Amino acid sequence: MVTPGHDKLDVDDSIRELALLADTAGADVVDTMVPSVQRINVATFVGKGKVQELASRVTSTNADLVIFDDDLSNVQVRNIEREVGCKLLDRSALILDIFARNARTATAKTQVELAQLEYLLPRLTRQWTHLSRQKGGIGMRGPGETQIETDRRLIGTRIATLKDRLIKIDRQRTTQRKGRSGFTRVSLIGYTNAGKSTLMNELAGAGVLAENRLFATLDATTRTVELSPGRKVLLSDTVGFIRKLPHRLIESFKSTLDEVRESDILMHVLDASHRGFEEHKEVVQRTLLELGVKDKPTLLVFNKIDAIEDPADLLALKNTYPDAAFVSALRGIGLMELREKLVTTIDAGFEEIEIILPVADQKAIQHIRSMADILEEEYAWGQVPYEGDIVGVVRLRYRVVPRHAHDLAVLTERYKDFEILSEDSAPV
Ligand SMILES: Nc1nc2c(ncn2[C@@H]2O[C@H](COP(=O)(O)OP(=O)(O)OP(=O)(O)O)[C@@H](O)[C@H]2O)c(=O)[nH]1
Ligand SMILES: [Mg+2]
Repeated sequence: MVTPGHDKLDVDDSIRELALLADTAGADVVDTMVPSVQRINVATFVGKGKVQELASRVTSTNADLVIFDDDLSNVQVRNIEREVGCKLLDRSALILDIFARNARTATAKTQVELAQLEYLLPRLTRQWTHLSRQKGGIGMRGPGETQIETDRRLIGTRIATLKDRLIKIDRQRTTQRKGRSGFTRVSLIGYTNAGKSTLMNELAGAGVLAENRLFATLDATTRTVELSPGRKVLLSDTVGFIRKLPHRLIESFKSTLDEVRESDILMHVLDASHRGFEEHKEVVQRTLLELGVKDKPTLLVFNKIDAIEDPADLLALKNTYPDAAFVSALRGIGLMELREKLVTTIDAGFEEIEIILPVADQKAIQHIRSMADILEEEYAWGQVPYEGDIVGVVRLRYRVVPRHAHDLAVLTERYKDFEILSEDSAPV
């Protein structure tokens, strides 16, 4: 739909993407209409003439489903459906349907069902009974037929149950994350189909499902990756973004997206062979802001460079983004350099701290070890400030992500007056 204030090219991309979404959901696209809309019609979104044209195209192509790229109101859906005589979905409903099809883990299933029910709840009017008569088909999956026949109250109860379940999942995941808090955490983020899972498999040998379809990944997978000898990080692959991602979907995917929120470094994967990659990049950045993720050190990874036809395009891209990594996850090109750039990005985000503390405080030493990379470790004699007792001390120089520097600042403060004794005053 070309609406005022929207670029025709952007619209073409959006429509092409909608066709891909439809295809992912199992529909065959038989016809496309891109009407120019000057003013949005409250009753039918597009004007009367357009609805009639749509109706005749539906008849001539024998279509049994119409998909709108824009989100429609309940009333609009009902009115257009009545005119064209077949089922109608908007973009959000289609995306929800794909999520429902692709959800494999219990967490993803719970999150999708919640998003679907929240989408349906305000639409639970007469349309509901109308839809429940046509069983199966796109947009009908997920909550299941039993729910579709229940009333608003039951759906409300179900929503509460799902939210409860998600809170429990959340708690579990927080505990899991605490258990591995010492590692630097890196998240792969990016537009759907950019190649995040392929890259994850390449870097971690993870065996994550990677497919040429949208939203193949719906839950977070985490693996350790050794970037260089002795340098391990935790790498997470997670759900991809898309333009006009329904807000309630983002909301209900909180547990999965917490992985992104709490990581130290982001790797933003882009499909460099897609002509719309700049827009994809903006969509991803906007979605991150919506998630409350900002100012995280980010490494841009241009993927699929094998599919760029003109080498001059690649060169230009490299000039524009000198700090980015350029790879082909599929062909294993540029991965060495990617690892190096990732190390540089991580290092730039680290703080280096030095502390002298008594050897007797093993608890504190263990605490530092669990959170930081120890760079230097030296044992000596030291003096307890003000008391003058001579004790064994250890000087540690460590590197830590800002997230943990804060935790460890308490120790630095507690032992700030400890000193190493000079050679001559040390006991023999
Ligand atoms: N030509 C080419 N294709 C690639 C490359 N990397 C990934 N692909 C293909 O791109 C498609 C999507 O890859 P995925 O790894 O599933 O993408 P994703 O970002 O995880 O996608 P979602 O999980 O759906 O958000 C697959 O068909 C991959 O084979 C690459 O470097 N070059
Ligand atoms: Mg994936």
